[in-house]
Amino acid sequence: MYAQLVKSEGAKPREEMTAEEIAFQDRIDRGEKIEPKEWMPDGYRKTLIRQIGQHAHSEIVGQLPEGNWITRAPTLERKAILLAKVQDEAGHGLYLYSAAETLGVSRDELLEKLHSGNMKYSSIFNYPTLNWADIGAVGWLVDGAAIMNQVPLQRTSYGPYSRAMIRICKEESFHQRQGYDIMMKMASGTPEQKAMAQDALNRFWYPALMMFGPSDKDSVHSVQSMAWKIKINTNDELRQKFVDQTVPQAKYLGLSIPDENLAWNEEKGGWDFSEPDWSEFFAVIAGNGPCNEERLGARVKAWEDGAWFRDGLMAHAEKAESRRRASRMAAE
Ligand code: BYC
Repeated sequence: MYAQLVKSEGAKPREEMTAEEIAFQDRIDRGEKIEPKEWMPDGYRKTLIRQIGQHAHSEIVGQLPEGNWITRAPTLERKAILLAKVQDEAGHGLYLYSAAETLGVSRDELLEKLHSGNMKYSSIFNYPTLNWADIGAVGWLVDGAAIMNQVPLQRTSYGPYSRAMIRICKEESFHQRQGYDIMMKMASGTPEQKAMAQDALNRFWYPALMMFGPSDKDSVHSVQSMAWKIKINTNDELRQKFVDQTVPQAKYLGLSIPDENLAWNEEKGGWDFSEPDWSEFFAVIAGNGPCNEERLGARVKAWEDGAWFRDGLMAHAEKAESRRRASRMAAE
């Protein structure tokens, strides 16, 4: 059932591919984009539905931990900025659901799978945002990790996903900056504010590293997804780039990364760092993180609370259609 029980079998070897699959792989290798109505292997379609669907769910669920602080933002300006950011995340979810729909799955099906626990969303959103410094840490680290993952996805092989990512990445860089700006203010404030910023970094550091997925040796989908250029980099490559980018940012803030093993490695030109606790990661994605129940409960409640509105829309559409039918018949 869960990924840790199933090791990757790698990409399908060329000699086992059908003629159609070979032609498809050649298009991918030439860097061509695949468009919705074109032929694609079943596995390619399923992988995209899984990844884009999970990504869309993450954007929507991701509104919850930050939305939680809109009413308590410390100034009117911070409130307006946070409100705009959380609205952007809703927009990202909508582009991504639309991209997934081009693969032949409906939004209702994707939501049903999320609500019944049969589809995932990013592990990071199962951690609580306890105070205002956490909002800074989320913007800086969570959106920072998201950008690291999503910039290469602009070159992903599926056209609608790639185009959605281009627009999303423009907005994500604003999100990351707003988070870093909060951290700068907190880290240069009173000793208590600086301690809050350090505490937020301590709690979000390892969950942010987990966002890139399990280590490459435990990643079930990476090899095939990379052969299809759905993924452009491995999980570990992106995690390393994120650490290398973030360590100097923490230094600039005067904060310490909570990792005793953090050390510059001249040979690799990057930082050595401790792996996250992978047993915690697998527990969180299996539904047992600190906020899984609360997050999913909020989404299910929003869906149920909106039933009257969806029913109203359907009734309106049916009435309009029957009026059109009646006037067509009268005209004949
Ligand atoms: N959380 O074979 P692997 C955002 C699952 S939104 C939960 O390496 P893959 C933001 C994985 O699904 C951020 N599950 O998988 C929003 C698989 O299980 P299944 C979302 C995870 O797909 C609002 C299993 O572990 N970004 O940033 O090749 C406000 C084995 O993994 C996670 C995206 O979705 C995780 N962290 O690689 C602020 C980006 N990691 O499906 C910010 C697009 C792994 O077999 N997605 N799993 O049951 C991707 O790039 C890839 O799907 C991943 C995982 C790198 C995440």
